[in-house]
Amino acid sequence: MSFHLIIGDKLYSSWSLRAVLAVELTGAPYTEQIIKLNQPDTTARLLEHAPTGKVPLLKCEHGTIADSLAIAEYLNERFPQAQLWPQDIAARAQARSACAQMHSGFFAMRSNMPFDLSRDQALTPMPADVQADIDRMVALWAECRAAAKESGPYLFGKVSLADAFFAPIAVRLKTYRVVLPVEAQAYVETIYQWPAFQAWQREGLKERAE
Ligand SMILES: N[C@@H](CCC(=O)N[C@@H](CS)C(=O)NCC(=O)O)C(=O)O
Repeated sequence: MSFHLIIGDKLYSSWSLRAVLAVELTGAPYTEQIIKLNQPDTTARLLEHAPTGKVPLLKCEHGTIADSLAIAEYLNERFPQAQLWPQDIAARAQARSACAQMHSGFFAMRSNMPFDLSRDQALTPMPADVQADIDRMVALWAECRAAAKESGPYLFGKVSLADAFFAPIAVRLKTYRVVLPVEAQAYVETIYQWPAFQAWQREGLKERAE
């Protein structure tokens, strides 16, 4: 078994963060290769690996897998013992639904609050559609947490792929200094305490100095 991840800059690539956290959850060893985004040769370099021209990509014995959600589902199949999704079928359905909503929505937040690990500044003025996305996110997290409060601080109690998917949102909410209800703020802090996230953060902040 050999896993090789192709990702963007740790400072800026939110979709890559999801894939790295997903692989980290499996405990499997992997190598990684960073392709810097927004450079004159970025597209050409990405196209050398896959026709999507996007990161993350997971290279393994089953080929080159594009897209963070596909990578997550592939890893879930490969590592059933790692229990990457919640074990309860209702919670698992809810977790998959939340990740799919993240994957295909929250466009106002994503486009107006670009991911930048090193940012520490509020968005002013806050556009109404971005605030609506934030409110919806807080409500979605509360729905997920409702069934999980007793079993751990992550979205579904025990850490899961859902946390890999929402870690970049925790970063946006923190780095744009969004004032949150207590429970949502506690979840943001849980992500910031997650050792796999902390490793990404350390390396991302180093890129800034390079
Ligand atoms: N839905 C895709 C989104 C991938 C994506 O948009 N990645 C961005 C970086 S975070 C990218 O590769 N951009 C390259 C470019 O625009 O040149 C996924 O989940 O993997």
